[in-house]
Amino acid sequence: MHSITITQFLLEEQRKEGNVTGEFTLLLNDIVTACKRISCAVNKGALVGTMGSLDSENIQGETQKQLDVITNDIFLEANQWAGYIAGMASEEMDDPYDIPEKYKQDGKYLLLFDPLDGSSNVNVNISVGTIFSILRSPEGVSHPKAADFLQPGTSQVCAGYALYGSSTMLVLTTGRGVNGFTLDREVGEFYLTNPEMQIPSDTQEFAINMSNQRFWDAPVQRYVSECLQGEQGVRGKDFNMRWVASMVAEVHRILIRGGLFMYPIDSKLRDKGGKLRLMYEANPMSMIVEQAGGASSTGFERILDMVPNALHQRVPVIMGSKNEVEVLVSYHKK
Ligand code: AHM
Ligand code: MG
Repeated sequence: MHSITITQFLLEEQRKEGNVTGEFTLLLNDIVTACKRISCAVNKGALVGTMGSLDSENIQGETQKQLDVITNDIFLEANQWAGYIAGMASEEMDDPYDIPEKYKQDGKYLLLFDPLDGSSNVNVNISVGTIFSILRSPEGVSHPKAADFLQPGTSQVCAGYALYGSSTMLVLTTGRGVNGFTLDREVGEFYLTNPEMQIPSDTQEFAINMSNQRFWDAPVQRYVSECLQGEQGVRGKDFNMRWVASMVAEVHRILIRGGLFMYPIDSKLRDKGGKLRLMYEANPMSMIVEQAGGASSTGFERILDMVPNALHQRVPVIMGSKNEVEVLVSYHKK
């Protein structure tokens, strides 16, 4: 029987830090509400006619799905009114969202999010998720601009994701480990089901989109070909492979049973800098992975140390079981 609700858990964590205002818990409660609403919207599927694509493109030049826009609005609406957040930025908006004047109360935090990650999966009924990252708003800034969001991943005060899979889960860290909560739909509450999640340091499973193989750089070519050689090759063990094309599902699998997730740089992506976005995909996921004992790198540097240069900056991503990340990083050094 799981009886600790996410609210109780967060309040108890705050008490441990001697912080009893409960403000951060209230802020997270709005994010939790947004995730519950998105879970419902995704779960209704084709019943409500929102599975299609729109004519519009986001800043990345990707065609937006109806649900990309709906879930973005849900996140904005749920998080703008309470006064804790000074500004929001998302994958689906070119520029930061300025909190309407009527709700402005010198919020201390900035919220970045990808409301529906893996949305190309939504009309085939495969898991999708929401990713979010919380930063402190710079002192004295009441209308945060893009530059105010450009803080390294090490500055995040909280990172989390919701996974809309066979069950809906919320996994988060405030820098004191990683905890997972499962939504009880009848009660409408998230309960602590996966306390202190830890990524096994060793793994025999990797995740990469193999269709890009011809574009990869030498280190990734070497790493994957050695995995494929299995027991007879230099690695001396057989590897399994998975690719969901939904980073949240991929990272969640790694938190549960270990693994290596890669969206590396390749010749096709070189000009863009990578596929995944630093501020609302790579950074929050890196914080979660590191807090669970894993590692996260571009191949050349720790992702969390990167000094961002643009809100929608892209980066190569290699994350998961620590020892395996180290193998691939060592190939980049050679
Ligand atoms: P999205 O935010 O537009 O959904 O894109 C991010 C997703 C990740 O979840 C996933 O790892 C990747 O894109 C899949 O890309 P590909 O279709 O190239 O395999
Ligand atoms: Mg995304």
